[in-house]
Amino acid sequence: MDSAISRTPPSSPGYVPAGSPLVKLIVAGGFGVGKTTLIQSVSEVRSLHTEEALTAPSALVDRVDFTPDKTSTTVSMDFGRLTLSTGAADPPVLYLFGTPGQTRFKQVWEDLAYGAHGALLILDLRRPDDSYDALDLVERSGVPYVVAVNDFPDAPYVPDAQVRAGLDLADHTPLIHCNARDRNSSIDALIALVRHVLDTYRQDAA
Ligand SMILES: Nc1nc2c(ncn2[C@@H]2O[C@H](COP(=O)(O)OP(=O)(O)O)[C@@H](O)[C@H]2O)c(=O)[nH]1
Ligand SMILES: [Mg+2]
Repeated sequence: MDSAISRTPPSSPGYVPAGSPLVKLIVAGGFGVGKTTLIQSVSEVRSLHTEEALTAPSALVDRVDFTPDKTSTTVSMDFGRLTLSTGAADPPVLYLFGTPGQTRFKQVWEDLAYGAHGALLILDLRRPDDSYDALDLVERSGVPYVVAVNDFPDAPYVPDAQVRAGLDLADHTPLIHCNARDRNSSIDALIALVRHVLDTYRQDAA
């Protein structure tokens, strides 16, 4: 199935064929890295977001220096759905759950991660430290994951090898780049994750 995965949408995205494999994926990362943006840009159903306005007290902990347009924060989760095109009658359907990056929502994270097949960890290279807690949660959950650098235009250039070393990534963990605002780029990131999930399950089964 994986070699044929493409981002071409199936003909009737509103309908999920009965035999379609359902894939649960977590979109994780620090505050303001682009989780909500990515899910919004790919979802074929109206994505669901539980956002709350940022308040003066929350400004002390949720820093918006790098995302001045941001006026809200995800307090519980984002949800979106994407059907991949594989040429099969029953294409896989991705159920995407965005999780709050702030450590104070750790319990929500653990509940959402239950039963997940994989996770996309989004990183903003202007402040990579903000995603460390999320990376820790992803690693501890044991799900296969891909790190996606969301390429903000004013982010510094950091060679991939240096990012991998900074995060202490295992050799088998893919590191990719994406633009969360761009639908095709975001879908490509999710396809990379699905391929990695499939590879991991195949290796575990061998
Ligand atoms: N330029 C640029 N801005 C982005 C990108 N992704 C997200 N943003 C902006 O960054 C801010 C934070 O994104 P958001 O998706 O709310 O972050 P979240 O906290 O991880 O859900 C928003 O104002 C987005 O419009 C991107 O790829 N490029
Ligand atoms: Mg959000």
